[in-house]
Amino acid sequence: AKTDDSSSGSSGGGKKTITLGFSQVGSESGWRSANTTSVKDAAKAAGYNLKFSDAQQKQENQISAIRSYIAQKVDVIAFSPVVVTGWDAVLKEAKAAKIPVVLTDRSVETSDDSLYVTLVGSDFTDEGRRAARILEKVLQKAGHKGAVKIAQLEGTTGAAPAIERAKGFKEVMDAQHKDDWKIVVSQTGDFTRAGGKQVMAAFLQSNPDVNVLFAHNDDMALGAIQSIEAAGKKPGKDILIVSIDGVHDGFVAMSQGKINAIVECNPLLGPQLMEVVKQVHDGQKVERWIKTKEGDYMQDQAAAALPNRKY
Ligand code: GZL
Repeated sequence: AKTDDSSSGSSGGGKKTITLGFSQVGSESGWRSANTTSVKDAAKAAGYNLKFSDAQQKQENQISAIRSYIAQKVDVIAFSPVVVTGWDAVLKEAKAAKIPVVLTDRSVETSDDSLYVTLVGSDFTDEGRRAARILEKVLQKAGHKGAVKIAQLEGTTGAAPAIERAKGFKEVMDAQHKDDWKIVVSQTGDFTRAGGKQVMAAFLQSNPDVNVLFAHNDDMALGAIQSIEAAGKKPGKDILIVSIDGVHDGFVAMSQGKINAIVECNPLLGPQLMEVVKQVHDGQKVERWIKTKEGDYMQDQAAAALPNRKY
């Protein structure tokens, strides 16, 4: 794991500078890079001493980073857990050290609610529902006739966004499209472009009649587009594509007609996180889940939205 300690000078006014230990998932996607920038910029703006580590998508690296923050006696620990399970032990150590923990972006499953104070992040189940609902609009707009055969590129196995996006999508599919939609193939691409490209190539071999791709993030959709084109098919036409995140390159692909719709998942959580860190440090009560605001975009909105995109 790479760590850097970007101390941000004095906090002014003689108050003790808050030291925040942050363990980031990795740098697997455009979303993650934007999220990292947001956290670092917001910590600097807040005058906090930020200790930051990149776990390269490995849970053991996150656990050792959190342990090092406990040893350094930071004021608050924040992290985006790469997967939902396996955190109780290290979170109990943070609790024993009386260091409050704030989750950002992804959630954890835990037996003891007192092990973290709050989650600052999106509602991934709702993102899954939104993806299914916007797929209805995409199919209508494309004048699609006949069976809807869906390939699903799942996020990192065991990660909250992967579990919950699949669940939300399936909820709408089961309720509204039991007899005309079918997920014919589904596999993880680990949220990366390389993963999306590789798995989509395999999908096209095993299920050449797929006519829709639901990708849990833009990076996997962008990788998949390369494989779809290599197979001589038109992404956005022969295979309709709905993805989640709304990163810059996703919007570019949408403006080129290669992605049909994007459900936004906002990575710019930095300012909200720093606000919560202050409240938690001051012992104030905070909501258990601080949800991020985000929208949905159809292809014909992409060009106009592009210049104003912040990530
Ligand atoms: C979602 C975040 C996911 C993004 C992916 O909040 O955890 O992880 O959707 C990223 O792009 O890799």
